[in-house]
Amino acid sequence: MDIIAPVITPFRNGKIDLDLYAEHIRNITAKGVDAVFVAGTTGLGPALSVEERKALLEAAASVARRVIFQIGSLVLDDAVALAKYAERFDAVEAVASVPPYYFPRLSERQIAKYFRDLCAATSRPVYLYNYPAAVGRDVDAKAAREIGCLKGVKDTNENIAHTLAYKRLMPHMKVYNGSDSLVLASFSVGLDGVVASSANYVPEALARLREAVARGDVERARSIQFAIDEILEAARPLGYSSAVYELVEIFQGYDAGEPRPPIYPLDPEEKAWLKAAVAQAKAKLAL
Ligand code: ELE
Repeated sequence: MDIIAPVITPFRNGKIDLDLYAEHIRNITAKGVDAVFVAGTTGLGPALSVEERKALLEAAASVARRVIFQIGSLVLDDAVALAKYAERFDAVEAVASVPPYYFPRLSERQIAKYFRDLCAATSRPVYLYNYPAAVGRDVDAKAAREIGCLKGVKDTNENIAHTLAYKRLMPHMKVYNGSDSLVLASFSVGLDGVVASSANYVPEALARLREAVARGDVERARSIQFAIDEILEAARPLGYSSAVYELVEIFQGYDAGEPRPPIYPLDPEEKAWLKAAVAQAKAKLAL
């Protein structure tokens, strides 16, 4: 069961700090992260240019052994170009894509065609990144099976049964859940792993949670999950996409750069509040 980190994209003065990005990946992979998810939601993928996403991939592939590259775009040509670019790197085990978003009037046939076009463009496995809350549409297990060429799915969904259905209908598919609150559940029901934003700031806790599940210590696993839940509860009202950068600093002890507006960084009062709000969880995790 894999721990996959959807890696933050660190900005400094409006530009991506690629050295910091690589250093951050080096740190979290040393602490139990098995693979990295590049340009996902936590990585602000939809807010990055094609060139920026290529640069991130290059940096990630230089330090991580296993990379999944999120290529989703509202411009098919861009997604195809990213899929083709990914073929240069041995570390890329799959490309993943959100379904075309924003436009609610696309048909199921059109969504399926988008994924089939991606499959045709690359020899690498293509994964679905299903995130109905963000995308506005749900490509569920039945729809994914209909597409026919998908080799994996990351389902960001708080309904574990929804995620399990992919495994039921397509047993050979890699199936990951993307909700930080379902790490314990995902490991317990034997999914292929999790894509958890918390892997950016508490990778060692996720590794311990996985160990606890493996040895049947449900109580220990649950206490780690609950500490993560406390962190999420504190961070979400501040704007979680921004708070993640601060959580890296609080838990890992280094400056992780800033997000890109309109995903504005937290202001100093919010940072101080967050630090105090997660102090108990930090103590519980003994980090
Ligand atoms: C999750 C997001 C969303 C992780 C990615 C991920 O960032 O690409 O539960 O909606 O806050 O999809 O972190 O998480 P929620 O895979």
